[in-house]
Amino acid sequence: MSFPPVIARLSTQDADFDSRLDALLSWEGVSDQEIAVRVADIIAAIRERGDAALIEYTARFDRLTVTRADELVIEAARLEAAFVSLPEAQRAALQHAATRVRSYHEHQKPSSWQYEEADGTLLGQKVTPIDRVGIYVPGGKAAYPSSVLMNAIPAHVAGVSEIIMVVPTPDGVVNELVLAAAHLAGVDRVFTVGGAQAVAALAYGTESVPRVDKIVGPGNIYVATAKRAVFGQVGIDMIAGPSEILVVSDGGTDPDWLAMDLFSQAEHDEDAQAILVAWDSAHIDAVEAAIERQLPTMEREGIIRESLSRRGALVLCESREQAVELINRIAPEHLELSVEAPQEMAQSVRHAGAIFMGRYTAEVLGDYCAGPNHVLPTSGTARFSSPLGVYDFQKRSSLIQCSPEGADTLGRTASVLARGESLTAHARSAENRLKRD
Ligand code: HSO
Ligand code: ZN
Repeated sequence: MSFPPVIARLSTQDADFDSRLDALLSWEGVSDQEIAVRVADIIAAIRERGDAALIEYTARFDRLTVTRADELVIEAARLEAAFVSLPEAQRAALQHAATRVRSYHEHQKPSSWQYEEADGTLLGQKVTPIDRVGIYVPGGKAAYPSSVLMNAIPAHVAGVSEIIMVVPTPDGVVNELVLAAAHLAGVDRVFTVGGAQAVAALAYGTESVPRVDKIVGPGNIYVATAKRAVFGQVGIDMIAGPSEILVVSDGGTDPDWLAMDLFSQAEHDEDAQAILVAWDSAHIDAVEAAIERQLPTMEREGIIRESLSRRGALVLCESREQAVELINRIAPEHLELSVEAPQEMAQSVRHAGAIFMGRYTAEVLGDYCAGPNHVLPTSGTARFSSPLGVYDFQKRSSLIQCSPEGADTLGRTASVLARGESLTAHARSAENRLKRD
């Protein structure tokens, strides 16, 4: 009796390699017309009826019934209490993670700058934080305290004055670790609401939920659809796809370790993607055997099996160089370079959300506590976008201050260009400031 393999094996020498790889990589961010209509109704109701609608939806979708909106608020003191009452090991681990994530993001802080042109004109750029940010935290099985840290700490480091968090609490059950993480990360206030109604409340404000300037954080299809719909009214972060890992191995890492690294992202959900690339086929055999041996021991065996069979692959390539080509083509969210001289290889990597270098650098350390952000571009978007960072919570203003000399030299140029565009007021505004002789 033969079982279907847990994970596909591909070789770059197969005639159909390109099309098979493309099929594995393709991921359509679901856009469902029916959901878009329902979300639009929810947003309209929140805009029209504010807290009353928020209370109704929360009762209907989360089975959390309150009579007054202020029962949906968790204040800072309660967040601190959650932190203080955690078991010691959890408190220390959260604290360690928060410290590392904060110091990494401190390094990201950009500075304002200014310089002087020869004509005495001062030019520059001033960086200012966004005033108020809303962080969406999913409830249920994907309620990750680590994601609270990763979303809120860069906002706090950026100097955002008020960080509002929303988290659904189905049946009124709150996650103490999530509240504790919110305390550590500098969240000011939490509302126990979720779904499209929470996104709408943050975007437009209600009597009790303050209107924010930007909404970040992951969520289900309703949350993603709502974020798309309110974009423009507020800023949003990326719309994240399922988690992905690409492991490149030169054959020198324990196959059991590599199999578990693949499992670590596969266990997130059935659509997650775990791919291994290597140029030694005996090594790929060993990783495949390690997968098969360890899979039945996993608590999330079902999810991992589904993810590996739907979207996973063990890819045999011809060389280190060809592995680099594959990396840049895949543009993975997480890249693990489990090779000798990883720094050298990393120099040729152009597209990856985060690069984990060397046999000891398990990707999961980045998920929790190494320091860099775990909110990363997925589905090939690392070709044009970056990890969530301090820069996502700031904006820039241009600065210009002309000297009389600068007004003269620039004014002559501006006047000619303005007349070329037939904009006379523009031309005369510049000409008013020309030197008269
Ligand atoms: N790997 C996920 C983040 C995460 N992992 C949270 C565990 N908890 C997306 O980068
Ligand atoms: Zn993870």
